[in-house]
Amino acid sequence: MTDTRSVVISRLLPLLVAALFLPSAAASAQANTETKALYQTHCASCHGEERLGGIGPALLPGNLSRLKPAAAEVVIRDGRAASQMPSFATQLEESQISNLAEWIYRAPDKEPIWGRDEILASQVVHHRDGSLPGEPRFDADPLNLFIVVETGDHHATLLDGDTFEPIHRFETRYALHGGPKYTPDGRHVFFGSRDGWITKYDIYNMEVVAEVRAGINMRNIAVSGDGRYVMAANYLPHSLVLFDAHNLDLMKVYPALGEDGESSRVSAVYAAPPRGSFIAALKDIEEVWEIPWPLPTEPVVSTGHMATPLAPRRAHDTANFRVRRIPVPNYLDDFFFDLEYAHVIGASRGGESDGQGGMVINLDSGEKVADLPLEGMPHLGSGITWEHEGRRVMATPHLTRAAVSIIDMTTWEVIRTLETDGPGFFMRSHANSPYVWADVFFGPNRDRVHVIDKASLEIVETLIPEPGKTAAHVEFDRYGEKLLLSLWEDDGAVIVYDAESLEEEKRIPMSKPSGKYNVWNKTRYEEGTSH
Ligand code: DHE
Repeated sequence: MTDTRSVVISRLLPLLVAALFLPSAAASAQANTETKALYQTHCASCHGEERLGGIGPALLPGNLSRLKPAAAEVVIRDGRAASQMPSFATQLEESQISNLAEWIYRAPDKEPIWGRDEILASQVVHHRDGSLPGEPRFDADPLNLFIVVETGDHHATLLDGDTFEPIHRFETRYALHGGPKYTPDGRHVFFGSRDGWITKYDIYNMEVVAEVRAGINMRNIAVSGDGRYVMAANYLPHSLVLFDAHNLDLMKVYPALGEDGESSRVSAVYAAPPRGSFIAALKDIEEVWEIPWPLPTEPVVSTGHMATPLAPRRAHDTANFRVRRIPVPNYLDDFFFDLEYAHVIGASRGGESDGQGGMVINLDSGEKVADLPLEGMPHLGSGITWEHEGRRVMATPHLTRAAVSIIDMTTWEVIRTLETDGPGFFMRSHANSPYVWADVFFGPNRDRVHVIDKASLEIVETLIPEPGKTAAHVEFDRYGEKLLLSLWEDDGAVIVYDAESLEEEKRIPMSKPSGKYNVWNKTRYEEGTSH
């Protein structure tokens, strides 16, 4: 009897379950089909049939990390000001809008492809290199200009660094991330977007001259010390991509593969001019890669600063553009270099160390020379350095700890931990300034900025430029006399301060200004700024 009952139950149960759930499964499959059809009708012409982007940004989970799903609904319903994104409020019902907003955060059915063919097909050259006049079309010191990236409405402003008057404002690709990189003469600047677009902009002529899409989800770009090559680091696909900087012609795709064929996202890539090479760290393989660019064939005339191509020293006889693998004891998510680019100072954000420490690797020997006891996810990419009592020190904020750590770069010991009003993101100084500026990007005190005395290593001032509004990211002018601080809000501003008196001098309204980049400081690899 028991057996008969259990046989009946075991036969009937699946039917019962199917009867209960199939209609809703069928309904959700139908809703999916409808949402996909809606996407093809209303979105695909700008965002691409496969959501890889077009005139509009890619709509894939990895590219939307900066936009919350609720905010995506608002954009679909109301459109996006100062962009080509229209409002769909009259064409779509509320439920359709929320289905679309939910669907774009789903992983695609098949892994998108972005290889040589796609990169080559994406390249647009508006003005071939050398075809535009070689003199600035404005009256300002071309070496004291700032580019201000405004992420609120995806624009950038060219700012005179003496008068602090905007010279020109122009539209950028969606969601620029990381510092734009200048050519050594300061005439051209390269922007990188999270969507993988590299835009070459001629500052003198205030024109976009060339564009190419290096990947689907890009981390950042680096420009070689001689300004001739651009390297892009991607999360998706797993690759580094090398371009000739003149017209952004594709030169080489490096799949990010370990010796055993395992593939990895690339954490970031930087140019190391004293070595004549690009340095990249892999996120899923314990390796740092060094890729040298060709050394100058003519004798180099040094004018005493780093913007002119110094004759780089080559510790390793690696062929041009060939990868030199440097095995490291942990994954490097976030990293920084000493001024000579002899060491990489890096930290892993996941795994066993879980953002609780850092390490120093000698780039010539490949040996780890020190562990850094840095709890609370140091944001080493924002590190800066200065001379303190005859020794070079570096400072880093922490992403999950209300502190700034100051490290002696000879002994690699943490010599001071300053308690701050919250975790921070960016730090800045200038060789001519006695102060370091550190923001408090996270938490209730994000409207505060600390000013640290480089001699006493103490916080000497805490400014609140606008109560309740995020204040973050500083950049000095070329002389270290004035600085710009962002009010990081949609209706934000950049605030001009006197670097000595710390008095506010001017506010220039801007749309969520994020980074600001001074031509002189960037091309001279100034010690107090990012490189
Ligand atoms: Fe950034 C630079 C990584 C989140 C704004 N950020 C960089 C760089 C890296 C990096 C590797 C250096 C690139 C360069 O300049 O060549 N950023 C990361 C992350 O891993 C992190 C934490 C997570 C992620 O989403 O990727 C992250 N970054 C952010 C933000 O949320 C910020 C605040 C807003 C945004 O626009 O995404 C942000 N990152 C910036 C800015 C720079 C930057 C403004 C350039 C700083 C500079 O002064 O050079």
